[in-house]
Amino acid sequence: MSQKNKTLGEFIIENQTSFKYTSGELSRLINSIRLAAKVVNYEVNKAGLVDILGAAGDQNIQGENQQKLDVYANEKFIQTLTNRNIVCGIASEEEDDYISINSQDENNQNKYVVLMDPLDGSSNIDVNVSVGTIFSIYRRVTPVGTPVTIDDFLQKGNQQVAAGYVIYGTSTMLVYTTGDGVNGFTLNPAIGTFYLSHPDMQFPVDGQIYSVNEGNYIRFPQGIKDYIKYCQLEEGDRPYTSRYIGSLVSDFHRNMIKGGIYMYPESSKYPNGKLRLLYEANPMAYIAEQANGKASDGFNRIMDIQPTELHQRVPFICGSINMVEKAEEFMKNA
Ligand code: AHM
Ligand code: MG
Repeated sequence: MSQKNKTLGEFIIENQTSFKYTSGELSRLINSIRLAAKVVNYEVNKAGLVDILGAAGDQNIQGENQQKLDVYANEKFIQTLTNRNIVCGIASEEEDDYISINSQDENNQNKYVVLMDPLDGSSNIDVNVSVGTIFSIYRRVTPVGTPVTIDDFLQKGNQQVAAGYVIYGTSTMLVYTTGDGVNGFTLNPAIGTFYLSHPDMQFPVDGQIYSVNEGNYIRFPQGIKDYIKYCQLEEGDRPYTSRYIGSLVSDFHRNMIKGGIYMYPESSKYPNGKLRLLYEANPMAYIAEQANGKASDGFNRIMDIQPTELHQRVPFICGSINMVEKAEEFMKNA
């Protein structure tokens, strides 16, 4: 069958045996994420129609409690993963603490934990700009059959077994890696099926787009200021183009296709950056590296950082390898 006609379901089955661990559990887990993504996509796409945008706690015309879409997405992903009895624990940007899931089996035999940002960039929903879901999957480190502990979640990014994102954009895509390259699937909304549309995605080695909230320029470290000035210099293929959606998944996705760099550095407002190591930086870093890109905190590889708390923030510089290395050079020399 031509690669292009392949559905995500077929792709998962075909690639099941290439996973490091072949119990089928990881395949079922990705399948569940696919399902939850479709449910959330349905709500995101009709957001303007059904007045679901009200603040959480408001009531709609039927007297039902309205939910904000980020709360809705959080619930749907947790429900889907919990009901299918596939994971032993979930941590979410929307939850204060991790959730331990009791298997319906006598012993909880599930081996995987999922960490996620159910609806990243949700401030963009009200203005009809693309948002995304980010997920990251690890094998638990504590013994199977016991409740999960914080240690199962505070693993370095280099221990991820899979990571991906869903982008609810002009079309809805699911992009993920299990450590064997990055593949992108586009949803055909008429029949609710994801098709392999972007096989083996790769960051161009170089790019000409830089994505950063320049409104914070004055608060950035000197190295980032210097790098931004470098991007704006008229020399060679520069000045680069500035593109910032303010929705990590969308900025990352565009940069992976066209070549570019995304930066959310530390600043006087966010001394450790704004993005979360476990829910945003690590999964995007894994996808970037699998697509021949790079992710750094300015000095170190993101995926080598030892997390110490669930909601830890980290400066994040990610994209085409030559651009990230150039930014690191400026950080080092500042
Ligand atoms: P969120 O998890 O609260 O949605 O914040 C993450 C988002 C990213 O998607 C985006 O790149 C960044 O925050 C934008 O922040 P800012 O508006 O400060 O530039
Ligand atoms: Mg987020």
